[in-house]
Amino acid sequence: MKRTFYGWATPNSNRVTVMLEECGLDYAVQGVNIRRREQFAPEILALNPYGKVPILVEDAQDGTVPLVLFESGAILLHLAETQGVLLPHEPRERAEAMAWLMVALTSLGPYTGQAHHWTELAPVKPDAARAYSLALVDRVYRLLDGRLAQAAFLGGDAYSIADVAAYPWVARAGWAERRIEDTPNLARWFAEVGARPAVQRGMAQPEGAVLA
Ligand SMILES: N[C@@H](CCC(=O)N[C@@H](CS)C(=O)NCC(=O)O)C(=O)O
Repeated sequence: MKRTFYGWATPNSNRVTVMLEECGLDYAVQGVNIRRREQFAPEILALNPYGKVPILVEDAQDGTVPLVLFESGAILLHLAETQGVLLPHEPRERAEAMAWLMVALTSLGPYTGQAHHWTELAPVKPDAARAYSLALVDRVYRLLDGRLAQAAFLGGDAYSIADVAAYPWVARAGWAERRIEDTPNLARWFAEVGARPAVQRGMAQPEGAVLA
């Protein structure tokens, strides 16, 4: 199986590189510099019509049609299911891990991304937009901190794809003008997850890429 990851030094991209490293899989890296708008190149749009990264292509090289996947959550679930890792099998534990995976996919990531826009990227930064976006991030950080006061990991007792989905976004807490140490349970979790060698390798991909 030949796997090719397409992405850049972005949190959604790093979800996938961390997961590939956690699974111990070999993969080729194709850098797509979103600041240079390379995500809109015809060959990338042919893989993901949404014009976004990450993308993972799995080519069995046996004549079957390659699997082309976009959406970081779909890629994490696919790898967890096909590799049999980082997602509990027992239905109740699995449902709980899924709920926290959804929080990372639908709240933590999008809200932090929006906050980054209103605190840094937007040419004008209306106070109301800035305050609103920061309040949404604050609410989700308080949620995560409370959860991690009760459980070792976001999904429960075991490290799972809920943690993989959340970690690269918490690593960009500064985009929402947050200090991780202000939420002590989240800080404990962040240090523990960040000490995993697979996480460190995944977060360093694509090698040399900078989100300038
Ligand atoms: N829901 C998508 C979001 C993907 C996404 O927004 N990717 C960003 C980088 S983290 C991107 O490609 N931005 C460039 C653009 O939107 O044109 C996912 O989780 O994969």
